[in-house]
Amino acid sequence: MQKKTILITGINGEIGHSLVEEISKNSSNYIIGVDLQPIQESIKKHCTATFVGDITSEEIIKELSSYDINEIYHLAALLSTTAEKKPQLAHQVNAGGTFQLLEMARSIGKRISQPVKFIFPSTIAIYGIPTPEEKYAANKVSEEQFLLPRTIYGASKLYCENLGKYFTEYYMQLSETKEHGYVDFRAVRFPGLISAFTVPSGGTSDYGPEMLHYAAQNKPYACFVHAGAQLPFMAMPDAVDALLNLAAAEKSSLRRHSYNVTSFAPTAQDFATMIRNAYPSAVITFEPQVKRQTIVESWPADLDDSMAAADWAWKPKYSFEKAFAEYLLPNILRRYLQ
Ligand code: AKB
Repeated sequence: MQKKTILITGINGEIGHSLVEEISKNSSNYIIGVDLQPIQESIKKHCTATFVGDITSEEIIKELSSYDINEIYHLAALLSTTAEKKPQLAHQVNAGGTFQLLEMARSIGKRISQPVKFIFPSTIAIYGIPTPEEKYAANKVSEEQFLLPRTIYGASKLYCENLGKYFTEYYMQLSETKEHGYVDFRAVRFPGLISAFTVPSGGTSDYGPEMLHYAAQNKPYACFVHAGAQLPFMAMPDAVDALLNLAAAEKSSLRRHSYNVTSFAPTAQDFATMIRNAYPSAVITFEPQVKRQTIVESWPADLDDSMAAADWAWKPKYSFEKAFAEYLLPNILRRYLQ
């Protein structure tokens, strides 16, 4: 198999953790990790080089540009709840940081005469449904519907999807061969993610994973959305598969740059019921917070991921029941016993 140099930004985060484990299974991959915080030892051991710093800083970009990078997984971002509290910073990191990295990818792609694959985790936050009635009437939302994000996080992610498309198409026209450009941008629009090994922070879909991790630690949990609130979710191994499978797909089979992916669409009450089955003494209450509830109501209740299924054979391994029985509960039990 051909050696690849792969850059992962935001490598200490939830997705980074699981992605680096998977990518490092192929020992011929060189992995370069970047994060704002010192790189955790469990991650560092998989990396050929690591950098601590801000992806918006010129020094970091200069250091990274010296590598002949073939693939970038750009995970660094402020999530929705944090971004609403710090909109300027969110714009700077989520939009500005992505622009810098795309520009870096363009210049590396030109130098190595090969497009750099830019794999981007987008989000359900790029959708903005005007009212809860319309949300529940629409149910499964497809890629071209409701593209009116209501948060700075969603707005910046949608802008970055458009930037990625621009970098791919504009530089294809300018390249010598016109067959391929210097950047090959591909994005998955993730639903809420749920991992057995990490607890998310700063997101608005965090109530699902938080409820489970609190119960496993015997801590009471006040859910910040009402019991009937519904969002699409996905278990972390499926999220990592989605990124890797989209990256590996033949370019000729892709009709779009950004694809919906999802697995199951429980209500907050469905989470509570499933968690109480596993932890009968779990104390879960519903204490909706207006701001976060309003954000959740503007996101789809479910996603139509048939385009991803048709173009690159996307299919999640975990249903809601299977995710709990085979991935979440056994691993969480081991995690909190340690
Ligand atoms: C968030 O809640 O901000 C994220 C997301 C849905 O993209 N988990």
